[in-house]
Amino acid sequence: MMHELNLVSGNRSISSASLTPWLLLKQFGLGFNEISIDLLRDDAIEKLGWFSPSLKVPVLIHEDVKVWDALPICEYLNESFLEGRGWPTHQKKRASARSVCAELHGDFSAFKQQWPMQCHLRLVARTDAALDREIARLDSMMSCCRRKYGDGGDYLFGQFSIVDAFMAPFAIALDSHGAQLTAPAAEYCQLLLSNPYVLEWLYEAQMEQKQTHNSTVKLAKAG
Ligand SMILES: N[C@@H](CCC(=O)N[C@@H](CS)C(=O)NCC(=O)O)C(=O)O
Repeated sequence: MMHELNLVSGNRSISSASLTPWLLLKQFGLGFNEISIDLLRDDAIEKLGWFSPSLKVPVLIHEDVKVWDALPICEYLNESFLEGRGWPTHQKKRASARSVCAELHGDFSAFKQQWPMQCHLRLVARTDAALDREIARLDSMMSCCRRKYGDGGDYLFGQFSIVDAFMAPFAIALDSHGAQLTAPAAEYCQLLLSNPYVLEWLYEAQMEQKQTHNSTVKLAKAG
């Protein structure tokens, strides 16, 4: 039987959009069933078609409700299960947290294109002017939010909130590309990277890569 909450997600190593609601669910201890789709397989589109109106992951299925796209999924979880605890309590902080989230979600196209989250890779960092601007913007967002709104905890707005779930894939990508950040931004990224659930995600990404590697070797030997 299916659990009450079902998250349709993509590969651990590449699906940054899946990490966000997954991390929110984990951090707030919400039980869920996960339906993983291997986006790198030829039949991915067919499987996506079974679950996802947008043919993308993540998708949240809760009883007869289907929500797709990381941001509305987080909002739905916040409304339905967290009684608003997904966002900072203070209205001013909440407004800024939502603005940062919207920016992370809809913007940073150079970053997402040139430095996508690839959990298993250590990459030589190459940048161009557009990417440099976006890295600097991320750095200043992190430093500024920590300085202005970070009281009451070590996350971006103090206590863990939806915006940290959106920052996690950026922190992984910044780290794997060896970005040079200012001290407050680097400290915040390190906090995200040492979050137990982010570590769990990264571990599973590593296992996923080993499996892919082993299947490729087996196929090569069989061939
Ligand atoms: N804005 C969407 C982005 C979703 C998205 O791009 N998902 C990727 C994986 S991270 C996907 O499903 N790709 C499948 C494909 O393009 O075939 C969200 O935040 O949920």
